[in-house]
Amino acid sequence: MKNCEIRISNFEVAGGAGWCAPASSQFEFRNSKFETGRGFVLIVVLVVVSLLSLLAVTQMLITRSESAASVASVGGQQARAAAYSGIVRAMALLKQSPNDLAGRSDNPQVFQDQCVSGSGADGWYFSVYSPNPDDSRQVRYGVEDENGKFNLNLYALVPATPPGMLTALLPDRPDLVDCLLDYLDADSNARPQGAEQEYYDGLPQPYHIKNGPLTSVDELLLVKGFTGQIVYGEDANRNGTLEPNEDDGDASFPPDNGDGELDCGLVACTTTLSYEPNTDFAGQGRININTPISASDLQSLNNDFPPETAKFLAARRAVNRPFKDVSELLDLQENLVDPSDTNPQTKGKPIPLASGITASNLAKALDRLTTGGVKIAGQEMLLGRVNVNSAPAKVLAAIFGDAQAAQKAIDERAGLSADEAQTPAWLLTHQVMASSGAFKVVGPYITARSFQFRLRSMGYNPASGRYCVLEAVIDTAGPTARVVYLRDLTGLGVPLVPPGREKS
Ligand SMILES: [Ca+2]
Ligand SMILES: [Ca+2]
Ligand SMILES: [Ca+2]
Ligand SMILES: [Ca+2]
Repeated sequence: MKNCEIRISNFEVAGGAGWCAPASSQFEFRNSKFETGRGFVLIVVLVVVSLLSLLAVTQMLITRSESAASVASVGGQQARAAAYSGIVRAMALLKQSPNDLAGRSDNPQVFQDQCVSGSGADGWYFSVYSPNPDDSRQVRYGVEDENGKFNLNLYALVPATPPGMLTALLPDRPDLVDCLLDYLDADSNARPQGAEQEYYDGLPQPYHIKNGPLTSVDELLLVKGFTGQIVYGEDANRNGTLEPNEDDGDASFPPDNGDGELDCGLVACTTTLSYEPNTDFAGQGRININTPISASDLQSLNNDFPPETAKFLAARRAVNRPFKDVSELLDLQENLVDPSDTNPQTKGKPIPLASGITASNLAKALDRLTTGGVKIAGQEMLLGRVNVNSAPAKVLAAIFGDAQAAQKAIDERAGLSADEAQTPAWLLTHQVMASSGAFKVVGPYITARSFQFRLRSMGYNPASGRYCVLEAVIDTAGPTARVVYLRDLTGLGVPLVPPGREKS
């Protein structure tokens, strides 16, 4: 613009050096008729100073929030590390004392408020806990036996598994039973109330169904009809204890039946992670009764069992009718050709042969013999058997098909000797199973050992209130214990009241 002049003269700023011009600086903008004086300069300086102040304050706030985030992050990581310490403690204990049921399931001395660093309110601690089946109001400090639960993957891996076991765990919900069986089985033929891929293709967000084993029980939420209430029950915050909102009916979330007891849903009685090495109690390989027996195994067989057992097994192998489970040998007698028979009167003819396995040596048979397993990581394993020494009544009732027998089992197992507890044979010798026939029905689905354990571990610091909750499943079947499931439950709130703090 012509004839326009702006003249700024005698521009002075105290201190002069640095970001501003020196005191003697003179700026001249010519070609303008507009001329400003000292007032305008002051406004400009104030604006600049204000802007710079704002920048400084913003920078300070950013620095402070970064500092706070850093402290929070460090605290969060420390809480997580403390929670991990609980998992590692459990792994060590489970490997050291694999048969110490009381020591692993209810052991506050090892699992409650254990200090991992520091001391007093400033220290970092962990508590390892599980739902208490005898008291909904408080947890127990220890791990939960995953082998005491019913393995849903049996329906994917052993299609002959009776659906009645699942029906017992989902009473009055044949729709859920059908949908889950369809989700697990390999075929695409929908059951009457079930759903195969076609249904899931029609969802707003379609997804592929497994048609095979589930990775975790949480995956049930992907199956048609299954809700959080069915999978996790009334325990909305997953802490294993009953909160007021979990016992007030529909007054507040979650919906519950207000009966003063905590229903923990299917996660309390089902699993996808249970298996065991196919070895005897001493860790030795078992004798497979369906395959030819080596000379050393034959000697071992004859040491442990009467002579007719080896003869019976050889005769049975000759007719090529493999056993599905060792329990089939119990009180078994069949007309078979004895291949070792040299009597001209009977040679080559079927004669009554007995297995030699009775209630008195059933425990030995269950421990030493096998019908084979599946290979996992190079080791032969048995899948999904329920540990009758630790299973809750609901699971035993589903397996036995008999709630009274389940309760009798729970009453009897409290008084078992260590030797009796090594195999499920006590179900017969303690008359939980009324007959050999009844024992044989459940035989393929039971065990007396556990190798996978679920736990929740809370790492915390009383002074800051910072905490972290991890849920894990530990697998001890291999040479070293390992974590096969890990989930962060911190977002569900404080599960336990740490010493000196109120639960929020
Ligand atoms: Ca299917
Ligand atoms: Ca709860
Ligand atoms: Ca409620
Ligand atoms: Ca309830």
